[in-house]
Amino acid sequence: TKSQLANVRKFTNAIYAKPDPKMYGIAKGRNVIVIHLESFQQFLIGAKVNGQEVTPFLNSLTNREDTYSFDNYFHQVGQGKTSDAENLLETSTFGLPQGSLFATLGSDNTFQGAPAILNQRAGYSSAVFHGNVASFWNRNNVYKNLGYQYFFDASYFDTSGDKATGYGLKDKLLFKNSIPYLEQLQQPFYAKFITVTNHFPFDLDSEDADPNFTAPNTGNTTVDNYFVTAHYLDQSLQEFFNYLQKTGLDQKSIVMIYGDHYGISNTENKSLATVLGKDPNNWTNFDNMQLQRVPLMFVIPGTTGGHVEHTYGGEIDTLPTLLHLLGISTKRYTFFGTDLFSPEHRQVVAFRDNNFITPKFTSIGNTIYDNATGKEAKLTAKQQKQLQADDNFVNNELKLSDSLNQKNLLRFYTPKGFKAVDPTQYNYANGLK
Ligand code: GP9
Ligand code: MN
Repeated sequence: TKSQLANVRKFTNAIYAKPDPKMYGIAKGRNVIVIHLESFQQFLIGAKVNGQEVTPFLNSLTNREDTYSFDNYFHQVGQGKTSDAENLLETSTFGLPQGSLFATLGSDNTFQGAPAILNQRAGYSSAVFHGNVASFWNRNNVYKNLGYQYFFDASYFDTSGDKATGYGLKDKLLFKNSIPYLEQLQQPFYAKFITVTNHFPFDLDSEDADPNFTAPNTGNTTVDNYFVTAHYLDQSLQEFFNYLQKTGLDQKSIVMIYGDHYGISNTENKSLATVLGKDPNNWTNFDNMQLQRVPLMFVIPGTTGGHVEHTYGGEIDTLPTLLHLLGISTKRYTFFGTDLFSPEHRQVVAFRDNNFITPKFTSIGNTIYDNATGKEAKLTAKQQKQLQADDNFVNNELKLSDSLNQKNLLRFYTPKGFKAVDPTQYNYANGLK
């Protein structure tokens, strides 16, 4: 009902964080290229195996003066995994406590998400490139409701023989074979590439393996192979960036790169410990939680203010951050995240199971860990009070986001300059091309 919507709006209005004027609009009018790094965790950045960098290209990006990256950015997905990450990034609302929002509500819900906002506010065209079948995670329906004009799924590519692995077209081929379509898009465009090769069980054909890269030897095949497919993903990105640079498209674009969620699950994290220089025998839930960091980078060629930000945030914060870089104001939208560059951004990161993390503390169930020691924290009365407030904040945002999505409340809300998306305008029928 409208009063439920009013409750939600009251919350999202109250958390709104106004942009840092130094960052606002620094990528105004540029094409947006979003690169979804499948199962890619932050610990890979800078990691070395047998003295070799696992992701030399991504590492080099983080050192560039035109890259703004985050090293305390967390995934916030639930059971909807990739689709939850997409929902968080496209709409700045959370996925559901159970199941996938895309799969269960995505066909019918009213969205006010990135493709529609960018189209209506700044004339962007929009497209998704993904080498799996369109119906996976119900994308064929959800993307229309989000306002995506084009969806280049597996049916647009040759995925025969050894060109695909379990979840579709191999990443190097996805980037390479998307170019003819990308070049037809009207600029400015908002284009998202969803990679798949670095997905469990992390299989890579020997022909795609870099003979100069050796996997670690942890005794856990899943963990060992993870580094190999991550290395391949890094190379595929480098090839795509080479293309962008060669054509000069990079100068007209902002590239946003993020990891969607963990690839190594908590049950296997102990096998990672040795590679990370940690003691597997002292592995705790605190350590599991720290591994939920994923990368977030904005590459804005031609700018020089790039650096690594240590601000704590999560996937929910991505859309307001991006829109502000593009010089598009966001106060009117119903976003549960806030601009990561804003000094007003609240550094409390909610996980889908109501655990949370702040710069100083990690809250898991009823235990509060001190981030500095990894041990249970001894809290002052003041800290206790603050953590209670943070806990309430987390419970509230999840509850209100669920109310918004489960009751489809956005159908009652018309922000200034927003026309409801008409999904029947789009025709990329169900992978049946
Ligand atoms: C499939 C891909 C994987 O199309 O996006 O989804 P996930 O299994 O990571 O949720
Ligand atoms: Mn995924």
